[in-house]
Amino acid sequence: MSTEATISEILATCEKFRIVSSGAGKSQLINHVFQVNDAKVSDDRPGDAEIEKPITSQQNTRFVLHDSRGFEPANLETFNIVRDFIEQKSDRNLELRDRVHAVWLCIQTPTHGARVLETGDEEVLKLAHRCQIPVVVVFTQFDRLVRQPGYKEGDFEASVQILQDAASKLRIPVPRYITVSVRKKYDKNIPVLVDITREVVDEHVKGDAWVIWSVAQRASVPLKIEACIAKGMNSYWQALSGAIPGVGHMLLHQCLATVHREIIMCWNFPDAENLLIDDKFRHLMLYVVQDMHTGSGAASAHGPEEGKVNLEKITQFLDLCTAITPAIAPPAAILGLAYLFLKWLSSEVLENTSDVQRVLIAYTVDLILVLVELLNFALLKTSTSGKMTWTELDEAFQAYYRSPLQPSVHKRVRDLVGQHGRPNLDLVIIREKIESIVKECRS
Ligand SMILES: Nc1nc2c(ncn2[C@@H]2O[C@H](COP(=O)(O)OP(=O)(O)OP(=O)(O)O)[C@@H](O)[C@H]2O)c(=O)[nH]1
Ligand SMILES: [Mg+2]
Repeated sequence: MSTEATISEILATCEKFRIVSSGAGKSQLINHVFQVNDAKVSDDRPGDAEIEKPITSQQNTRFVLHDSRGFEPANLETFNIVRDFIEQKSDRNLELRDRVHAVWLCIQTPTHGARVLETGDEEVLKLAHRCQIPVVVVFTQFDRLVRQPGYKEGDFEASVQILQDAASKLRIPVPRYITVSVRKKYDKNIPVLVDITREVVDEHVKGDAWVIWSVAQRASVPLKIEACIAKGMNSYWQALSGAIPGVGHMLLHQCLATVHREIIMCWNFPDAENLLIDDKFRHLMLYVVQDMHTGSGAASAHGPEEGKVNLEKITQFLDLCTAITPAIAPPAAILGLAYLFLKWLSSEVLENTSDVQRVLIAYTVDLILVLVELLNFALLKTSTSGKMTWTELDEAFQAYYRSPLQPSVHKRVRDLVGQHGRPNLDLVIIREKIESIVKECRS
């Protein structure tokens, strides 16, 4: 079994995704992809050239931007500064955290026919190729072309041709490119840009850099889900493989708490981070998965007819979970909850049994789907302003918990990890299956 890094281990080696952007329409694009509006120079040391100044945001601390503003293609001196910066920061001997992870070469979409690439654009492409750093050509403000009277599909083809010609002149492969707009109704390609960026990062930077990208970006939910599934359960696999010293003593509820933190970290939701890692929310999630434990005798704990989850009961459940000792009399009757599940959670040493795996997988999928709901709520909410509160989180939770989706997720997990025999330990297969469960449930 492999012992791949967890999300927190990856982010400990490299906290932020470092991106260089040049050209027109950068700031708006960055705001959109990272969902910020406060990005600014964070470390203004006198004498630093524009590109050397790190631009960061309090609203999303997982990226750092280097804006090559002021870089005039015709001005050799300013170009040299940009070139030196990129060359220096793409040295493979540098730690991952110090390197440039991607370049977005933004070109304003021509609205009247195509225009040849500027010398500066060509230089950036050559440089990225020479330094082997991921580059995406981003044709910005695409809506301005599309909204023109008489616009036809195919009007953009000439610009693609020009890019291809430039690549062949420079003797480099045609770079990946995409048209984007930040305007409402025209912004459907933003998640595509995120996916393309992920692909070029995977190709050139290799390793886990794509995970840092997945965490930093806030425009592609599928990419977040992919990272959660690929990495979020790694603490569990590590524990099982004996990679963590003393792990024989790790209890199931500790492992679930770790998986929970990993996924929340990947979601990168600083507004709600405290709420999301709070015990109250974690225990709600435990409540949902109790029917995955065959020994507890808990049938599915709910049905739509039962209505809202009783929060008071959950709070009691929470206290029990942390305080439980086998000596306590079974309180199951009071709560209508499975005492045996609590006891099992708190005393089960992490082992490779079907019950453990089923609970872990269900927990992972349930949590991801609640977070997807929360994101929908957050998007509605941010337009009316205000911070995320427990009310939204509870609403998101209830929306998932009361949907027909939830029991069907559990059914699929039960089909995946049967009652008997040793569970599958083939990571690739398990991940693929979890991914397909989430995908089917979202469509
Ligand atoms: N129609 C349209 N306008 C856009 C779009 N993106 C940016 N703009 C406009 O284009 C102008 C420049 O956008 P910015 O994102 O600030 O460009 P920038 O590259 O950061 O500019 P500098 O910081 O001055 O180098 C602004 O007036 C934006 O409102 C878009 O997708 N569609
Ligand atoms: Mg700008």
